[in-house]
Amino acid sequence: MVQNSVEAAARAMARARHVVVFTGAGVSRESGIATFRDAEEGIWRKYDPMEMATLEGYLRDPAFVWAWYEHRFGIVAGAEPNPGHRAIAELEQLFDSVTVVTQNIDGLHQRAGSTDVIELHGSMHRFACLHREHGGFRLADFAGQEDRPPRCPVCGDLIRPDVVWFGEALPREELDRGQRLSAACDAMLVVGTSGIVFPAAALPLQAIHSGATLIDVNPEPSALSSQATIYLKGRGGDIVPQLVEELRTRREPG
Ligand code: BJW
Repeated sequence: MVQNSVEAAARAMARARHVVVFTGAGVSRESGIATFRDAEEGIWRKYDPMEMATLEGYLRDPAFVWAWYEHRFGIVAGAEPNPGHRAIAELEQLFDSVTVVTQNIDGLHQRAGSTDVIELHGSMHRFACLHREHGGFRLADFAGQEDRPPRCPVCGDLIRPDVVWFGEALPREELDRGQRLSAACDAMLVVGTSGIVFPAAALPLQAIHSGATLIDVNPEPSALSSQATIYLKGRGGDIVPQLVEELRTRREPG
């Protein structure tokens, strides 16, 4: 593990053609969105994941969990992509293919301009009924309803955010495509994840196993840092723009 050389990271990535960017909550931290496990401000310091992020917890107290999600929808609605998201989007100008595989549900990569984003844990901008028989709803679809949580307009069941809670399967197509691309990429840039939630965290391991260069950006060493080709200690919004700048000096567009 080589630490903290953006130049070395750019050198290691410079020959890549197919790049996967694997992100977690830390990439959105500088947009004002809390991570889950950070020591002081992590969401799971305040809330029990078994109450807030499982189907059983939702069924125990739907109104409480829904109110928590509404609070988070408000935070994300008022947030903007940060320089880390924007620099990740700029990578598309430099490599043949760039796919962002994110565990985040906030939609900030798309808002920053990334055009190929795989959402492994769903999206907070989409809603489904409890058993996902009916889906693709937007929050605005429930504007006329007083029920909290709202009810499915088709079957009357509880509405839930279309996100992946603990014990639930990840969306099949997204996971399959994420796995395929991770196994086939030349370089993977990991930004802002603790790398402990599976099966998502298996993707960087797959990339390493397949011989890809792995660059990990995180202010604190994560479960992945010691296995990375290069660990860049620092915030995504500081380091990723530097890395993209350094890559620009080494690569022709396209
Ligand atoms: C910065 C920064 C800055 C700070 N710049 N960086 C034991 C062993 C292995 C697995 C299991 C086990 N027991 C249970 C499991 C399975 C479980 C799991 O992995 N648990 C582990 C916690 C142990 N996994 C599941 O349950 C998954 N499903 C599953 O396994 O299904 C099996 C199945 C198959 C078939 C049928 C049925 C079932 C589902 C996992 C779902 C995770 N869901 C959540 C909530 C999403 C919805 C919501 O947000 O409301 O996803 S939990 C939460 O964790 C969220 C995240 O996407 C995910 C990952 O967290 P992430 O993004 O890494 O955030 P943090 O906070 O952990 O890390 C942030 C990092 O950023 C830190 O490192 C900071 O240092 C860094 N950082 N500032 C850059 N400025």
